[in-house]
Amino acid sequence: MKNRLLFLGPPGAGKGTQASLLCKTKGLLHLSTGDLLRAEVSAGTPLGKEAAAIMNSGELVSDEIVLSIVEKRLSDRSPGWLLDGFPRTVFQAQALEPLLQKLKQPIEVVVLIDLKDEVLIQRLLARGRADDNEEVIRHRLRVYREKTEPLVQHYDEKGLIKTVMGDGEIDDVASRIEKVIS
Ligand code: B4P
Repeated sequence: MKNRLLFLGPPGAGKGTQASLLCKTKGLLHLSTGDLLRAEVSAGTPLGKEAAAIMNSGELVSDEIVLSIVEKRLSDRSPGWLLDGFPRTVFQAQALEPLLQKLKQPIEVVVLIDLKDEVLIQRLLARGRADDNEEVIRHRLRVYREKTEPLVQHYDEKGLIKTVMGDGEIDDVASRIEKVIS
């Protein structure tokens, strides 16, 4: 099985849900920039204060903040990792490359979890997090198409993309993912 993975997909596709399950069963380091940013917000750190308003508006937090969070956590001691929700811009992807080269740990597979907008919106409305109201969700989808979706081509050119549909039961999606990473 591949053990250096990246999960890509629109907000609400289930990246976090699937990443948590897989990391638990496979013992991978789960690096979720969304979770790490929310932890900074809860702890009331200066970084969290700066990030909170941006996240609640549906925009992306600055590349600089996100990279500082990730850099601290990637190390050559980990037997494997799963990047969940990072990189989210081509700039972040380009900044990640030299870090991974230094660690001699290239990405082995990029799993694109895809789902129709209507289903994404319904799921996020049901989740009800601070950044989950309809106006903000629609804005996040536009930001995804504009800033994150170009990463699909970026990683496809490297032959790394495997697409999995994110509809259906959580376990069904997990089985689809298992197939493409084994
Ligand atoms: P994230 O925390 O990454 O979250 P997300 O994209 O909204 O959701 P995800 O796809 O993980 O969906 P989930 O499993 O929770 O981002 C939040 C914000 O953080 C961003 O908008 C941005 O501001 C900031 N941010 C994060 N990373 C950044 C970066 N690299 N650069 C800049 N800014 C960054 O699933 C959604 C819901 O669906 C859940 O309620 C779940 O229970 C449900 N669900 C999942 N699978 C299901 C299934 N199969 N059936 C039914 N429901 C399901």
